[in-house]
Amino acid sequence: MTDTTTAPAGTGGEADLLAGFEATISHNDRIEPRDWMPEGYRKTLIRQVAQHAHSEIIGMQPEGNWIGRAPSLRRKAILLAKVQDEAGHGLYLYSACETLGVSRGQLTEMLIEGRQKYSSIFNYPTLSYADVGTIGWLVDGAAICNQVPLCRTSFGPYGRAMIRICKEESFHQRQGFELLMTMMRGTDEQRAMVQESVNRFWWPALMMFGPPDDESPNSAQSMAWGIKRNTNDDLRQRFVDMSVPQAKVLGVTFPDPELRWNEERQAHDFGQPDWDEFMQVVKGNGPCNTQRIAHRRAAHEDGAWVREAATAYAAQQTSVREEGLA
Ligand code: BYC
Repeated sequence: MTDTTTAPAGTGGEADLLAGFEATISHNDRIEPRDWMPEGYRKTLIRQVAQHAHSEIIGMQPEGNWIGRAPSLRRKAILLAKVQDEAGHGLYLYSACETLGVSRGQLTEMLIEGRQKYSSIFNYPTLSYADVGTIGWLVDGAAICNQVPLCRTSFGPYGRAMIRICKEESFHQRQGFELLMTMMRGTDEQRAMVQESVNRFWWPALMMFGPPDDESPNSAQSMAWGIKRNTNDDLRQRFVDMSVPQAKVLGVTFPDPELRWNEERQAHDFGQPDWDEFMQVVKGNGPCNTQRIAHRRAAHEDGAWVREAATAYAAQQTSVREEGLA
């Protein structure tokens, strides 16, 4: 790992390193793992990228809940593939995070001990199969709004992981929309299931973008470092403007009496989510927080023998190679 705190001998010192770092940021070039970086930049990235990776892995649970109860073989195959994609996204992001000098094992420990967060959205339950469609449409839709600008984030490994993830997320969003469209063309009962699901997920989807800008402690510094490219409120607005016409095509409404087009702003006005509820969910008191972490902890403990076997095999291979060389 690059030493981020002391200047190598023979250079102009930390001030020069900082100037080099700031020049890279101001030219919109990438910072790479071997480059010098301020400690705060490294810590902020570990926090955000780890939180993002954890979200992908914990995010497998609400949809995974329906794999065994999918209504057809086709829907089951689609859902299995989507949940597997999320595992893959988690792995790209853990790998990107490891380039900052922290191991995947440490990150997993921090998640299951509650020292790192994951997205609030995954602490809500999935109560009907329509939720699989709504998660694809609204949750992956919100994720795309948030993540497309992150393809241009200033840290190379994170930006490159995001490019691949965004391609798959777009596909996920379309599969969700297609599932909901199929249900909307079905019976009255199916249409009611879709509307009920959208009613439950709309506000939590808006919370995914984080607190309002004037209550977001990290945004200003993360924007100055080029980690974030847009503020939380900008991205939330973009998501609302994108979703309203899609809802019309589907034939569903959003549960917000304040939602209307503002001609002057050329954007939608909309109400605020319940930010007290958001804070409760983020602090661990949402409907499914305990269950999600307990499940993740159990999976980690169940997998201990696999990690031990892989470590023992790697050590054995190394000693076989060394004996061969001797
Ligand atoms: N949930 O200063 P702020 C997916 C925390 S998964 C929980 O604005 P920041 C998918 C925040 O961490 C996609 N916590 O923070 C997977 C901070 O606390 P700490 C997940 C939240 O970092 C499976 C505090 O509140 N996407 O797509 O500048 C199936 C103050 O916030 C949340 C990402 O992870 C939240 N919603 O901005 C389907 C995107 N919001 O850490 C789909 C990457 C805020 O200081 N992350 N907090 O203790 C980001 O873009 C930014 O981290 C955020 C927050 C916009 C989320």
